[in-house]
Amino acid sequence: MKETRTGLCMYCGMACQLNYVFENGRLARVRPLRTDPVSRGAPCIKGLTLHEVVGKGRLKRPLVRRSPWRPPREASWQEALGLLADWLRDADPHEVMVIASGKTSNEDVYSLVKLARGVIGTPNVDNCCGRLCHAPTITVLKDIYGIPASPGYFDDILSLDLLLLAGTNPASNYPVMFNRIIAAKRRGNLKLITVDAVRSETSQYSDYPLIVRPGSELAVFNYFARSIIEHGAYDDEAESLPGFREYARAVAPFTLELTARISGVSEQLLRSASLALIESRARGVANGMGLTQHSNSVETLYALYDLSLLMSAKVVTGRGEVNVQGAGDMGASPDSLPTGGMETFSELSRLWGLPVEPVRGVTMSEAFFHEPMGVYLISSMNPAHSMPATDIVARRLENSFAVQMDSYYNETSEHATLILPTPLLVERDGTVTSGERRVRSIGSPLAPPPGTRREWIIAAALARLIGAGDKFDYDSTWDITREITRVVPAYRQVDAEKLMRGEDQWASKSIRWKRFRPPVFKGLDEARSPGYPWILTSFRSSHHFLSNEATSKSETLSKFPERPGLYMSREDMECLGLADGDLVRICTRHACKELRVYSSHKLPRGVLGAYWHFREVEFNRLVPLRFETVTMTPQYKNIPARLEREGRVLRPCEESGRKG
Ligand SMILES: Nc1nc2c(c(=O)[nH]1)N[C@H]1C(S)=C(S)[C@@H](COP(=O)(O)OP(=O)(O)OC[C@H]3O[C@@H](n4cnc5c(=O)[nH]c(N)nc54)[C@H](O)[C@@H]3O)O[C@H]1N2
Ligand SMILES: Nc1nc2c(c(=O)[nH]1)N[C@H]1C(S)=C(S)[C@@H](COP(=O)(O)OP(=O)(O)OC[C@H]3O[C@@H](n4cnc5c(=O)[nH]c(N)nc54)[C@H](O)[C@@H]3O)O[C@H]1N2
Ligand code: SF4
Ligand SMILES: [Mo]
Repeated sequence: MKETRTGLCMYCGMACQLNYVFENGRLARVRPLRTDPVSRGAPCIKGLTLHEVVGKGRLKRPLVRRSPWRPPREASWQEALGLLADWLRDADPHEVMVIASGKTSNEDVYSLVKLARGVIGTPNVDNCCGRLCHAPTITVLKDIYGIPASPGYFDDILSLDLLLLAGTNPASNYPVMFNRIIAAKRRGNLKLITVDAVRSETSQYSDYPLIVRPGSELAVFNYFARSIIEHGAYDDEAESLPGFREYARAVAPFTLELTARISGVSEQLLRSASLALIESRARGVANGMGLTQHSNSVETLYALYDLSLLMSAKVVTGRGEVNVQGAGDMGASPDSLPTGGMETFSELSRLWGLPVEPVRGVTMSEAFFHEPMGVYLISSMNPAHSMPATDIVARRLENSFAVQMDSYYNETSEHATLILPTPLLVERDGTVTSGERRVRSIGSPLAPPPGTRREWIIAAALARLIGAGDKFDYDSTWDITREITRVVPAYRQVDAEKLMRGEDQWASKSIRWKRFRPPVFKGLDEARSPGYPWILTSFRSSHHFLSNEATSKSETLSKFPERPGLYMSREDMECLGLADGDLVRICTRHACKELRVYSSHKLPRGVLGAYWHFREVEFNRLVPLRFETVTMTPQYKNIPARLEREGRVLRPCEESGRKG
């Protein structure tokens, strides 16, 4: 007996629809869905190998750990939730941190936000992918365009003649977006400018592959803007926008010579890229982690999005996890509410029938590193792998009542007090909002494993135990969807009934204003120093997803050759007399670690890189506590590092010109 069900993929923010093929009741294959407007019938290999992943190594019973050094024991749901409710009742609300996830549905995130702000009474609510990846992008888009999302559509790419991709690698990370780039190139019109610190799968297709000194991107964008203004290659509208004069003044000092010196890119390449921009008519812009995960990222992003405004460019930035856009929209952020800014608190309070304080909470970065909490309630996130300084994260989890809601036993589970098994995204109904604010029904292609409970069910049970159960009186996930369309302004235009029938909807894409905010150049965010002469950065593989819990379970994906080690340029390897597989010791200002080193054509001289997915690499144990100060997004890129081998310090050859 064969049956096919349609449902979403659970990985990236493109949110493709797939065909799940069952044979005799068992998921046998995942196939493309030809009619899906997002994948256009060509999803990527991660989606197509989901059948190798979903059933394996799952948590099925709640686990309770009595002391940090003991293994956890199984518990009933009643015991687990009773214990948690007791802790929540006794805790100072401001010492509770709730972390929602972009790997769950809008309805699950919304319920956790309602539980946090309305029932527990804590403003400390955040979401994993939002904080650690695109919080700086959203801050800047809100300021410049008045919208906390990408105003463009992925299909806009098809009609561009120039696309500026800065610190993002869609060929690996958003494959179906990249398919649009290739389609537009095949038609012959699209030129690509990439601005990266390493060569990526995407930059190989670039017409102008700029490899910049990490953290120097602001200078490049300002130079482009200066050239465009000099040539008058912008729409008249730009001149009439607020801040134009100040912007023109701010970019004026970025001459070709100065920019080449700051960025390390040749004058010739900079000039030809800027000419391409000047000559193009339909321009687009997107950025990724190569820009956001720096301590100076907000200023750099002002430079990029001011440039987008000047060029009347379409903004087509992809958004990380499958539902990270939705998680932010649902108010899983310490400085906003589901109804909007803090000033909307009384409206939210009225709609919920629950007290809501107009208080800004702390981000999860602050909650782990600056203002430790008594209780952490963590949904589908693995902070002991994905946050910086993971040794400190582990200690925080051990010294608190740390509750993890997750599908797998991962590094965070090693330190959690309570582990609650949840279904994967593809085992849920309800909705997600993709990177272009397309709201889609998940379609529940698979049934949740017995013993698991999703976040909204957990939130409702806790609310009942704490005494606000009537406010969580939902019969189904779709009751919450309907509530969302009443409460969240950007979703008022969304029709929950149409979503239920599987029709896509759009959350608001309206640009509310356009204004320049001149960027301030404060120098590189981190520079090499004699003690730390290398730059270390992290990037992603197209075959692994985040901390690799799910993707490592696929036989097909595991066959690809990415290695859990440290990558270095061939030139540096040769010059230092290193061979593939040699052990080296890498130290940052936070920690040291022994790793095997491999040569890679991706890395320029003096830069080291690693896939941070792999558990063995423990990349984030090396990442020091350095954050962008407005958004508290960690600096995972551009980390000064020292390299040693057998007690000898190895220096990049470009610096010393001789063997270490
Ligand atoms: N060095 C370095 N660190 C980084 C980054 C970087 O570029 N470099 N990037 C940062 C970014 S952008 C992000 S978003 C964070 C992510 O960091 P996390 O949000 O911690 O992501 P995961 O590591 O996938 O951990 C989440 C857990 O979700 C669980 N899970 C539950 N349901 C699902 C599901 O339906 N699908 C999947 N795939 N997993 C599920 C899995 O058990 C997994 O262990 O990491 C950040 N950390
Ligand atoms: N296969 C796969 N797909 C994914 C994910 C995954 O883990 N695996 N994760 C999803 C998530 S949560 C996110 S947020 C997105 C992230 O997707 P991207 O935004 O593309 O993030 P990264 O791959 O971390 O970094 C992108 C590129 O930035 C460049 N880079 C590195 N350091 C620097 C720097 O200092 N300056 C500049 N200019 N460039 C630099 C490198 O070329 C790198 O390839 O991908 C999503 N899609
Ligand atoms: S990982 Fe992203 S691009 Fe690949 S199938 Fe899933 S949603 Fe589509
Ligand atoms: Mo992310």
